[in-house]
Amino acid sequence: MITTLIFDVDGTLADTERDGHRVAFNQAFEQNGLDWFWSEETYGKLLAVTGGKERMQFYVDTHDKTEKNCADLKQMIIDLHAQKTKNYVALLENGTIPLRAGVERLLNEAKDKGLRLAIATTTTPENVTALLSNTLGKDSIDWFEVIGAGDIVPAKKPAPDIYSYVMDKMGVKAEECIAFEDSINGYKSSSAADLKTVITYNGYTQEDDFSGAELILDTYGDDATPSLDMLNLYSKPYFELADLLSELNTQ
Ligand code: XBP
Ligand code: MG
Repeated sequence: MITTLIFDVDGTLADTERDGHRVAFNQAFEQNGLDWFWSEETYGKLLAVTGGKERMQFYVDTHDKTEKNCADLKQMIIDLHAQKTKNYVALLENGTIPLRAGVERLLNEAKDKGLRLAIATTTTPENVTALLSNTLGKDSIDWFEVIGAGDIVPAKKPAPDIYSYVMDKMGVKAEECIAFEDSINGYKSSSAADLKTVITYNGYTQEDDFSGAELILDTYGDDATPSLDMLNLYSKPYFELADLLSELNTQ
């Protein structure tokens, strides 16, 4: 019996990477007098590394020989990341990043059905609350029983730890849950935690290998933005939880 839905944030609830995180990183680099610039293409490659601090460390290791010798690189990355988080939250407060099509409808359907909701993400906790409050309103933070985020687990996705952390906190077993993800690192994490996973891919993740996922969609879809994959697979314009639940709960 499915009782719990666990959502990833970046790329799943909203397309935050290209026009949100990437922009906020570039602003932080400029604010700190660094000549680093992450183009859309470069950022696509850097997304292989999850976590903003880890991503910057990887960039230094692979691209910037001068900063590699910086006396306190670890502290520099922590400071850059704090600035980046401020920049990112400001972008959300300006309403720059909307939710993906169908997300609000899906969350409401889940609440109406009495399902338990949670979040399992790599990003910083304040980024999650800022996204929720600026798109769905402040109260929406309380829709989620557990928000597992950022450094709360040392091993970020693709490790299963953040999903295991959330399930432990909620006292639920993997077979009671569905994960919602958008990327290969997210899918590796949820499947390593034995979770059934629904994928909504995006521009950065459409070539990722999601074989074995419960459902792989371009978008959950809504009236204004139908899901082409739902139309192809089920001749329906959008994904509804009811269909998946009746399939999974009768297995
Ligand atoms: C999201 C990430 C995060 C964000 C940046 O992955 O990889 O690192 O890009 O967030 P997922 P921070 O959607 O799989 O959780 O800078 O706050 O780390
Ligand atoms: Mg994601």
